[in-house]
Amino acid sequence: MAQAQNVLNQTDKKYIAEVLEDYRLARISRECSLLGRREVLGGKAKFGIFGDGKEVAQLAMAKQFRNGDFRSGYYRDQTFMMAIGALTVKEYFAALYAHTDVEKEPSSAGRQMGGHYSTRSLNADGTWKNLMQQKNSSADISPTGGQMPRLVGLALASKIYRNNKALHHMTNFTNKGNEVAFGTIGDASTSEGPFWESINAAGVLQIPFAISVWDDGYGISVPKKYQTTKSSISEALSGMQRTKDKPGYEIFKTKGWDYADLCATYEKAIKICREEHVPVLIHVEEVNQPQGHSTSGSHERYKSAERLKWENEMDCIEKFKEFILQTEMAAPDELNAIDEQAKKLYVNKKVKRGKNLMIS
Ligand SMILES: Cc1ncc(C[n+]2csc(CCOP(=O)(O)OP(=O)(O)O)c2C)c(N)n1
Ligand SMILES: [Mg+2]
Repeated sequence: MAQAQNVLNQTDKKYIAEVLEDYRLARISRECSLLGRREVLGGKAKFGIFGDGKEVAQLAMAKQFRNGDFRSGYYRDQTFMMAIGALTVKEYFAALYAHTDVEKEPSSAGRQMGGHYSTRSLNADGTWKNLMQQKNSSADISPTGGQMPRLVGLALASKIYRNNKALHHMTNFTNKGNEVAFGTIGDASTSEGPFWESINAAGVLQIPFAISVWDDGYGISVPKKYQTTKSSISEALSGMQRTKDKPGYEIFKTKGWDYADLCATYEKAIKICREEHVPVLIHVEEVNQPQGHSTSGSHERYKSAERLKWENEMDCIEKFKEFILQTEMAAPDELNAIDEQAKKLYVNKKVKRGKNLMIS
């Protein structure tokens, strides 16, 4: 290990630092989910729905998200929001407790359930912020699938900006239409009408629309064989794949626990989407949900012992840890120390959580 460190150049060192920062954030986000469930079951908050199991995929997605881009997603996206610097641990818990002070709970000042994220586009006096100097998220809504039509609108805006030179002076909103609209949706919600209508519209319009499906195989307790044709949304949509002669989608498949493949897939997908204005579908399979759907249920009641064992073995953060160890980017002690630190962070308010997660 020491020898390996000696031959590393600056680029390698930068890459390793970035990977370890991702790992640290994944752990912090997981600890938030674990504590969040305990807080609800202990009676300190009314309801909780968390992003455990989706951490690694969201870190990969966040790497491609630039200032001026927009998200339109759903309640599993806490890690992504933390990674783009739009959510702190403190804000996350303020939302869980439905804090009504907008300074403390900027997503909705406690008006929405926890897990419903957004960023602010307006200043207190009602004037527009410069959206090109921040990473943006439209406000989540609870009806699953409701994020989809909005995603079409956000992506279409980029195309209009790119094609209409008379709008290029609006530099608070666009850099000549280079912005991508990033969507997220669960596998079961792809069964809904708004999903299909939006997918079709984006294919027809050829807009920078990047939809990620977090596929954990369940919609609450219903397994995907009862929800999705061929139990695979990317197979069901394969006719949308563009060909040499006909525009359509670029469709990607990757796995929720495979950090390296996730990063490579998002890099490739978003480049096409941003540069060519081609819609992309990123089907993230083998995602899991370690704590079950929400605080209103227990997944032990509907998942088989075999499935629960698999979920445990294929936990995305454990697999991420394995990857870091196998590639010798860090020693076990270093990673264990990060794990321990993540557990302490939310109880010790004085500890700094990195530049994006500062608590005080
Ligand atoms: C239109 C609508 N129907 C039903 C619900 C209730 N509901 C909330 S989450 C959910 C399951 C969603 O599963 P999936 O899309 O796979 O996302 P996951 O929670 O598994 O990430 C359902 C049915 C809802 N919120 N909105
Ligand atoms: Mg699901």
